[in-house]
Amino acid sequence: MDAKYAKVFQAKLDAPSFAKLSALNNDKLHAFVADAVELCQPDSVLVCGDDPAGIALIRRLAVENHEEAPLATPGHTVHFDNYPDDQGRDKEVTKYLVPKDDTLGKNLNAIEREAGLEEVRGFLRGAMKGRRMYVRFFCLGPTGSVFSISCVQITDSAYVAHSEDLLYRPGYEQFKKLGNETNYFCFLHSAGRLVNNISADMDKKRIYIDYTREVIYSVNTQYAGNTVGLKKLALRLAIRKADREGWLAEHMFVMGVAGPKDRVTYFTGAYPSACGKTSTAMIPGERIVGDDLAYFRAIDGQARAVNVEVGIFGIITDVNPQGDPVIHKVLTSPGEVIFSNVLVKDGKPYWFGMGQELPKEGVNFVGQWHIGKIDMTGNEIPPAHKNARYTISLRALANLDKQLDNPNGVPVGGIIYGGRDSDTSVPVQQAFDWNHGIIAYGASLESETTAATLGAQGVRTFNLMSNLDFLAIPLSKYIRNNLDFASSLQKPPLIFAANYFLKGTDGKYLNGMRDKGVWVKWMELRVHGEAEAIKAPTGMLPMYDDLKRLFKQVLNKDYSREDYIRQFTIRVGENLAKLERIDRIYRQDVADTPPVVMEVLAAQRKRLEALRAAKGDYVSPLEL
Ligand code: OXD
Ligand code: MN
Repeated sequence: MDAKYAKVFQAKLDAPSFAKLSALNNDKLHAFVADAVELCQPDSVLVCGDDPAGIALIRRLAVENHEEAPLATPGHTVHFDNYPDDQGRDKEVTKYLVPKDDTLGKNLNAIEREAGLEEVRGFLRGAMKGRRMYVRFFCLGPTGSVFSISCVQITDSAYVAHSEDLLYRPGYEQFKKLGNETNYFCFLHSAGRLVNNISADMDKKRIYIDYTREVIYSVNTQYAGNTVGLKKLALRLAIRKADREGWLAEHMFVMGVAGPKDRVTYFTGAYPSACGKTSTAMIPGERIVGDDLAYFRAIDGQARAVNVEVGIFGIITDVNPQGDPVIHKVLTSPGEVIFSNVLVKDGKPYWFGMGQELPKEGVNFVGQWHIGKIDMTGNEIPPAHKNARYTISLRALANLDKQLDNPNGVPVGGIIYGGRDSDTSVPVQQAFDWNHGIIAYGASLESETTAATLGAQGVRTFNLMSNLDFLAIPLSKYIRNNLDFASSLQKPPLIFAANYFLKGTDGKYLNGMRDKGVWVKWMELRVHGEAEAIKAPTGMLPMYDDLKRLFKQVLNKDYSREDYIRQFTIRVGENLAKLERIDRIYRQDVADTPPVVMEVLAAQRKRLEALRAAKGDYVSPLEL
């Protein structure tokens, strides 16, 4: 180790931590940690390896520091974030540090690199005085695999470090094997000034991404979506790396769907946050590989995907024994669970939609809470947040697929794009081919906003591949990469669109929460050519008889022809209006849109107009 770094470390690290850092013979790493120490000025630095003792220590410190409080069930803790300003991903203050001679296009939030660095480093200066700094090593994707990306996380939050233990694979031993290589991601986080253990300086919250060095800074925030570097922050760096290296980094679940005769077919699915992604991956009877992030590579002509993570940072609202029995069991049994932004009474966590009445008083993110309590602006404070979360290891789940750690991932049979769409798309349909699916479903994805990000809810927004928030390359390049991916495949996965949120004219949902269990079975059959379909202008629709059989098989439910017609009627006007919105985006807001995007959209418009001319505005699937 260079003497100048050794000097910095000797002043702050005890002998075991120093030994762990020295064993990693990596100049870039030593420089990154030394810079963080000098900048943030912690009292001490704890370097953790992969050993259970170090991990247990972090867990204990999170409680001793009061970032987490133990609950009555053994292994359960609760953590709170600033209310109302730190309860979701903060897109406004998440920016790319862009050098003067580069541009990411006008769709991405950017700040000039030098000015941004000065600002965020200014907020980090001395931020860890009186605190301990934690240095942790993890791996994105399975270790020792073509998918693996090593990461180093520095944070002054034991809650962040603890969350990462549940969510990611240990990476210290893998880091050792890197030698002096520099191809890994670096994250530096400080919770900033705390009041009652909660980040207080919300006006100084910043999440800045220095893609030129693969370093991400996050300060004055605790919400895991802004602080756990390996989650949505790493996704941005991964999208750039994938672009350079010819693979894909996606905001997608990975799951195995059971088909006839013990067959398992793997699907991935991109849905904006809080639109059914986790609950699809958790459909009873199927197998989860991951619920949020997937890397794809073409291996021997086959599309293969891994779960980047090994845990779930999931939305707890509406998790109840009926809707999510497997997760509910984990959340109510002894074992490691971090709850965040729920209400606590007598050591028990409460959340909206848990299938039980919430107490009228307790402790939450404002401290002591009681019904009717108002905040400084006169608004009533809710007992729990709609974006309250749980953090668990996937290994606690009874339905975990055995392939989670397969270094070559799983073969992908189908890709699903889903959104929260109350009035336009049918519940499930299949694209005509790869380009149609990528363009008319993935790149045309719209969804109504939810509590997972700060800001107004229920606003219809464009969110291509549900990855827009994390894009770190120009949109047109990202679409091109998705289109091109199929050229290295012998048989590209089929592409589907799903919509669990379609409403009737009375404003009521047309489908039950569990109907998605039927849709995935239909898709599984389609992948193997074992179900017929009807050609609509927007894609291939299921046949009534197949769904009737599957509703009986999966849900033991009699599916009526009337329900089928209501759900699968093509809403021509609404579909045309959507095409117009998407067309405008690609014509006006995106530079260098690949011409095939406009061609596929135009062909879809033509098909819809022809249907309108022949059959009117609302066309039953039985008339197609
Ligand atoms: C998440 C998100 O937490 O996308 O996964 O917000
Ligand atoms: Mn997500």
